[in-house]
Amino acid sequence: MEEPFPEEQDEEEDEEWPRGGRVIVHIDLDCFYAQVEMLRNPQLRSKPLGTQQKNIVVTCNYEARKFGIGKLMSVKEAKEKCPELILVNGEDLTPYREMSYKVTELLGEFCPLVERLGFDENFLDITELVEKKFQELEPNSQIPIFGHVYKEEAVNFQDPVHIRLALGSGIAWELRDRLRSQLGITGCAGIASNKSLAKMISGVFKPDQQTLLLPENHREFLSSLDHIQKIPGIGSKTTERLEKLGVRKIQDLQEFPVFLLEKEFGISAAQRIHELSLGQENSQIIPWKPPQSFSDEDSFPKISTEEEVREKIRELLPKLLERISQDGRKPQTLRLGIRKFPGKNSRREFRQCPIPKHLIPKFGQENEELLPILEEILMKLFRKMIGGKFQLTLLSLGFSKLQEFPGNLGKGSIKFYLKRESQNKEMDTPRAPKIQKIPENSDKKPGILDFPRNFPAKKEEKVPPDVDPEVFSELPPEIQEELWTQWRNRDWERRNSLEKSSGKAPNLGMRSQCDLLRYWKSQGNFSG
Ligand code: DCP
Ligand code: MG
Ligand code: MG
Repeated sequence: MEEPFPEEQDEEEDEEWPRGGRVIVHIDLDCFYAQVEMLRNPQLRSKPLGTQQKNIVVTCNYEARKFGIGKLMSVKEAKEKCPELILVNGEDLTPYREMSYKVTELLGEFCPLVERLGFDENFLDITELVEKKFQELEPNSQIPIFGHVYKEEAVNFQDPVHIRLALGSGIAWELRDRLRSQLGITGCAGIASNKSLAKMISGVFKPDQQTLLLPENHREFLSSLDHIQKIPGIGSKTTERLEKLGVRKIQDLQEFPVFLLEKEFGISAAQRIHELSLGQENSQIIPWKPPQSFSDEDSFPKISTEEEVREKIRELLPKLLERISQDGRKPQTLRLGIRKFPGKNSRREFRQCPIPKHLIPKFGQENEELLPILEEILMKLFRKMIGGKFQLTLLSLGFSKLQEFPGNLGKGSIKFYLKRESQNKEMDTPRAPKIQKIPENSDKKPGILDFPRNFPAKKEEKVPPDVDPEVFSELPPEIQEELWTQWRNRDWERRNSLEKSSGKAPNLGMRSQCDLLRYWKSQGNFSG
């Protein structure tokens, strides 16, 4: 489809650009795990193929989908639908993780504003790229539109917003083209004026296609999606509460009186939910950074026996190990946090210790074997913290000091992920963990801080403030240095406040990390 470039622009409207609207591309790779397996073994390409984890077909290629096989179907049911289905074990995530980071890295060459979502999705804010192309347009130039336009809506080439989205469709096409030519991988793209809409529209035509959504169709498109949980940002809990109010369809939500939503959710949440139902959302791209730590926590009315503590550890630990496996790096420090009852609101205590070096290589490889050993270390930490009787209302676990590598592959680099296996250093001989006391942090917010938030330290002091000098002197030099670094890292506070203000903290907050993971697992939700 080609249209002439307008000779006369609406100057006023143009100056207001981006007037809250941006050009966002969402890319979701096609049948991701199965596609990686087909790249590893091209003979599988023409055959129905599924990737299996335990007794579930987590995904399958589009050949298999022709037989009615769907994602997360049981192996039994899938085999009934297609007896010749080939199943590849997909439990080792290494090849998927590697391709995933290659994709993000390649997209990052186009534009610095790339945000990862799970393994197979990326958002790009291409507003600036589009703007550059827009400024370079010659009068009367033809602007091609790439891929589908939702509802085949006519692009109005008098409208600068339309023109920019159309230019965005060209960039999305180019991105997909590069993914195909350089990595051999295909995916779908959605182009719209915010993340939420771009994500929802990208799956309208599948596989290996792209769809552009124009502002005039926002409301209609959302109504067509039917169930409210299809809106990224509306998670299962909100859905449950909305359903109790009789709201199931997106259209119900669009038409539901806001004052009633406010009664249920409070003013600001209600406003946000209502806006989401209309496609009004303006969350920023959060350029991807590897997390500094992995942590999770559980709060409860009260527990007072060691067995209950052990039980909580057993609940939290496997999920955390799973997240660490997906990340691919290996932690070197383990931390236990508790909140005693009665206690001040958010008063927590922490203890951490280095993970014995012989255990480190097992992360991501032998999680089953690690579980009971880590459990014992955590119980030991717990006993160090609690002398006699106790009552707890919260327990948290954290893994930090994710293995760094030499050379220029710093933690902030995707190359760090891509090259990490070959750069892995030999591990030292086993050593008993040393326990280190972490100062209490009375104003710690759940899920945010991993380390103390005051940074008074100067290296001339012998021990970072609030660290037990005896314990400190026992620590190996690299851990001591790490502690100093943490104290000196004033940058942390700035980052933390930035991420909090953006409403999303994929790299720091425990709760956010969990939400993000849950989202990725369920493909239903991102907090924006
Ligand atoms: N995945 C998983 N467990 C889930 C959901 C997904 O292991 N509960 C994995 C397998 C998928 C990958 O994540 O290949 C990406 O998930 P998608 O939902 O994007 O599914 P696919 O990429 O496989 O298929 P599609 O072409 O529909 O995007
Ligand atoms: Mg996908
Ligand atoms: Mg996906």
